[in-house]
Amino acid sequence: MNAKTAAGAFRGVQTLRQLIPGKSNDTLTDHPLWVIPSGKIMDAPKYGYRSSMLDVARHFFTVEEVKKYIDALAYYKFNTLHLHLSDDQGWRIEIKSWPKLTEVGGASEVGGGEGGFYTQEQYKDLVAYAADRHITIVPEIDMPGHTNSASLSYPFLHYAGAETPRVRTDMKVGYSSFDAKKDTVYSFLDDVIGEIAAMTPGPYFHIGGDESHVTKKSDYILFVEKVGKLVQKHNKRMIGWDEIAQADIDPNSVIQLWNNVENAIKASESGSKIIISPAKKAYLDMKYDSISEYGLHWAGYIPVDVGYKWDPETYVEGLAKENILGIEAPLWSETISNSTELEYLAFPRIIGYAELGWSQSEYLDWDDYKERLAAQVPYLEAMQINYYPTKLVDWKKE
Ligand code: IFG
Repeated sequence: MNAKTAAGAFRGVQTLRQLIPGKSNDTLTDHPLWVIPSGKIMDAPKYGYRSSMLDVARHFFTVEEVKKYIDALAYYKFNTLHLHLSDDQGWRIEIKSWPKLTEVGGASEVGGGEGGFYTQEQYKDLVAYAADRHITIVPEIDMPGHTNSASLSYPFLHYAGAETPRVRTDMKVGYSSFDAKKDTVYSFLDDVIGEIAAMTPGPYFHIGGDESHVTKKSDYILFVEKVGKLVQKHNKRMIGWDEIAQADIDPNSVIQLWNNVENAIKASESGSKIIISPAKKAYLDMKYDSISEYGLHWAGYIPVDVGYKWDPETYVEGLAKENILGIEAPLWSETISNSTELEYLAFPRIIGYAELGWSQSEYLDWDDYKERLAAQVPYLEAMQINYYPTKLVDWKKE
């Protein structure tokens, strides 16, 4: 096998793994033979950013559960995992200079469970585990909205016009905000971003920026611009949900499209790259249909075929391909709290997003893909990965 980089060789090994049949051929010799087709494969990914996001804030997921998801993402040649580390219901990463963020902010979760958090050692272990599989971790501290758990831990952070911080175990959004006018908020964020950046070899820091419904617009814009400078100070490249396009952001920053294509177009016109992750096509927490378990459906149902039958390259009219950084499939965890439930929502749809992120548009064809998807059963079962057995696919159970 020839590859330009170690990562390329690693992806090639995944292709080889995918060619290994579900059953060995034992007829010819006294030991099992795992016969794979011969031939020459020339391959390369379409996008350089092929990602999933796991929300570990609404419900906490253990290091082992995150590692299991990383293993599966690696098999399907993803190269990025975005960790949504903070939200109203929980703060999940230890910050040594601000210990109450996890002592207080990490002690609960949606539904009232015990929550949890990653010590810095555990975070570094996850980063290393992902790196061994050529997967980059993108840490997200969501702000100025979605910050109830931080303000609960340190009340000085709280914007007086927002709802008073308290332990939140519900699923409401849009009621919290940092105070964009306080210098102490920015010195706090300098510490937080600094500590996380120091543990993150990847180039990105995600500042969130979504659903800041109670932050005055002028304050929101001031906040995004000031936090953008802090991210640059710590030598990271800022990513934000598409609302941050309202601010004057550095063209080196990246916009993650989830809701408003105008924001994506505006940002691309000033040079920013776009991550394509529209809720109605790529949100893994959308229910498959009206009878499936787990998930929400505010953006609509996403059956397996709907999650596949679209093209990130043409999804935003007028967005040039060279302005697309890549694709991401976010998995929000309001309604899930363990690997089995995570996998029920993520599989099989995440396999389709792997193909949308890797293959050229002309190779994308649902009728062809669904046959190949049906043959994934032996792998999923060998890895003990749960999946939604959609009737849209004629699953090749052994
Ligand atoms: N929107 C919120 C998420 C989550 C999601 C659930 C974004 C960027 C709805 N923000 O998606 O926090 O609640 O589907």
